[in-house]
Amino acid sequence: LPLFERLERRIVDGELNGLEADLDAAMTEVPPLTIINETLLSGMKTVGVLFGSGQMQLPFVLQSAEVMKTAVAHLEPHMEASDEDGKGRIVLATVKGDVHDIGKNLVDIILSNNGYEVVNLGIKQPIATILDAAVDKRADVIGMSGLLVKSTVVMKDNLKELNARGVAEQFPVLLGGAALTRSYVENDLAEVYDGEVSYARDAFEGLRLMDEIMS
Ligand code: B1M
Repeated sequence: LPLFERLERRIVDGELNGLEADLDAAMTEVPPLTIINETLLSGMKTVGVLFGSGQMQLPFVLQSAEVMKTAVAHLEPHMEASDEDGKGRIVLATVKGDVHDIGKNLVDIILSNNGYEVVNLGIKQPIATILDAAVDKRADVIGMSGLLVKSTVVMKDNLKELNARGVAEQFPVLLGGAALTRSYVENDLAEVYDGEVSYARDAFEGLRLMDEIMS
């Protein structure tokens, strides 16, 4: 297979052998972010389709996720970082009950490389922990990620909890993850939350929204 097709295939097949050499070769042709956006994410999309239709079993999805993570870790040091610094601070977490973190970690990378300080709390984080960290680190924004349909409900509960704690006006919330839709966030969730809540389709929209919130 040609290089870029082979790279995409590595994600789908969960094949680590020779991954880094292929990534190095790809980086001589296009920037690391292009490799992620146009090749690796396309492979993850295929994994999602195969898994969703029962053609791929969970252990293989896990292997694909490992290859994706290894690839991103290999590419990250080569990514362009802006000289800007101190643009703001975000506490970022995958919500309670949800282990998906590849997208959240991409958001971390993109924001960190573009002048934001990211406090990445990891996966399965209850709102109490997220809020404690936001207060403790004096975050400007709370970011929550979730890929399961049930995470969209968790997010709604989390927003209600922030209301109840009286901190909604203090913390704009940025939400993302495959199970969310723009209309769910901008209509249903915006109605629930006493503060500002925004939906990011991808990491770059996340960056744009952070710039907007902090301006
Ligand atoms: Co899971 N899984 N999974 N899984 N998995 C999904 C989400 C699913 C849609 C697959 C499917 O059925 N087609 C399905 C959910 C269905 C539903 O809820 N109705 C599903 C399921 C069912 C499950 C389990 C329940 C399976 C099981 O155990 N039987 C289980 C859940 C465990 C749990 O969470 N409690 C499970 C487990 C796993 C693995 C561990 C094997 C692995 C995750 C590994 C990891 O993350 N460390 C995994 C994977 C890899 C997937 C799919 C295939 C790919 C997800 C991914 O990494 N995509 C996924 C299929 C899909 O999403 N269609 C699926 C790439 C990533 C870059 O995209 O995270 O969407 P994404 O991030 C994007 C944007 O959404 C956005 O930016 C990123 C791109 O720039 N974004 C943000 C994300 N967060 C943001 C936050 C922001 C801003 C933007 O601001 C705060």
